[in-house]
Amino acid sequence: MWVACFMTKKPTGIATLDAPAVSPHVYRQDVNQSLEYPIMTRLLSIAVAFLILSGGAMAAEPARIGEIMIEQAWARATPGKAPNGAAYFTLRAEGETADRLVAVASPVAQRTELHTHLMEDGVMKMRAIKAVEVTPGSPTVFQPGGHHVMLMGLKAPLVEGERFPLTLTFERAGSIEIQVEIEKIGAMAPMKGHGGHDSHGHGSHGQGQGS
Ligand SMILES: [Cu+2]
Repeated sequence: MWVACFMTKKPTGIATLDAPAVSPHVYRQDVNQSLEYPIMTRLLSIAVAFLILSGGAMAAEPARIGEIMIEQAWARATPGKAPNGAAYFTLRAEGETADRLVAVASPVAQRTELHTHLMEDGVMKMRAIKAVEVTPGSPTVFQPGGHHVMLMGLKAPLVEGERFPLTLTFERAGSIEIQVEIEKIGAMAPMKGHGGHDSHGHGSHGQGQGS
């Protein structure tokens, strides 16, 4: 979308630059060479910068460490002074052997923990866990109401549209730093990169508590 907008804007920009003030023919060449051309180049480089920025922000690309794929890393934006946030992703063991996610770390929080939700006495509660299994053949999905990475003591609110680094350490595969895409407050699934999954009505499971 960004691309389309920009591309359609650019020619009009040039056209308007082109149109005025070239009445003295003497200056025409000068205008063409020393003014118009640099501006065009600048527009182009701005276009490229936008492409890079928007391309980067469109979706968290899948990452791989050894035989482990990490997909759809996302988090919810946090309101104002919310102390904690949570991050989610999907892990796949693509080889023959299972692995375990044993540690998580991020510079955006004072403490980063692996958590899950458990039903205790009819109440859904969060618990810290030491590791999460990743088994070949069945993806391990971190999601609201289930496994999540708890970001405790956020140093700044998580802002929709931004991203932050998260380091995952697997027992066998080792460590990798991934980028987590921040979705809107209360989102139940990652929105970008796979066709707007935000709008299929999972919004009322009563788990809207930031994890
Ligand atoms: Cu938690």
